[in-house]
Amino acid sequence: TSRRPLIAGNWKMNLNHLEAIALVQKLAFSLTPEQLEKVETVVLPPFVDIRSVQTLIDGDRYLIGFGAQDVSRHASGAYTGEIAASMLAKLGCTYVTVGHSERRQYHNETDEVVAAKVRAALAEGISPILCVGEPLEVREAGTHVAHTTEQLLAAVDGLSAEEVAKVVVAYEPVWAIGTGRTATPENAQEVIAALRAALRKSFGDVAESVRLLYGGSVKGSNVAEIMSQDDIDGALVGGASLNADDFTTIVRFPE
Ligand code: G2H
Repeated sequence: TSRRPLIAGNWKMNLNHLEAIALVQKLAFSLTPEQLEKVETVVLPPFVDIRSVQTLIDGDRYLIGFGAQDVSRHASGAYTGEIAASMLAKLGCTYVTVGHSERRQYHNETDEVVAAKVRAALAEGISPILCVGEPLEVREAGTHVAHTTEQLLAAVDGLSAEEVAKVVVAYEPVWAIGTGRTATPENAQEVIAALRAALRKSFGDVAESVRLLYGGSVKGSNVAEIMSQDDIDGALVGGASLNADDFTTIVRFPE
């Protein structure tokens, strides 16, 4: 496909500030410009580390991208503790994860909140990495395709084709997150192809350029097989993004 692969490291709520700096430095020195050209590589640190990451990446190794793990649905105002998309944009963030299952589960993020966050990010020129995925019960009931398609369409409803082109979708089956249990590449391809078909139905040809990622226990040993699936354009990596060697191995999957 002509879609450029994207590997995004979701650090979640891990690492102290010095560890975060050390990790980015190691990545910047171990990944070559050629590797980063071939595979778009992004880190998603906790908010407090973003400025340092930006400073380190802004030097000669600016080819690594960075973003945040969440964003406020509001543009500005009396929302104590929240971070606005405009603030992230000013820091140079180009991506933000929206609707991660951990936020849906522990922070009551509904499809409506997720949709508002997608819009807030796009309004500031930030690409949302929109996460969808089914819990175990839904997978066992066999309704995972309908479930994830509904989550996707609820989040992108009403967007223009031009806006949809900037959205990245991450399919993360909840039962495969941090559990060591990975969806088979075929399981993931089935759902991701269905998500692309749903985008095509609503938005037309732009669906061919939207990147769809898989997430859930991706590691160096399974990334190549996952990436070999037709509709899978990249990975959202949690645990294995916290170690420079592991993450570098993942980014180097084409080799
Ligand atoms: C899924 C993934 C990254 P992990 O949440 O978003 O985490 O790779 O640890 O399963």
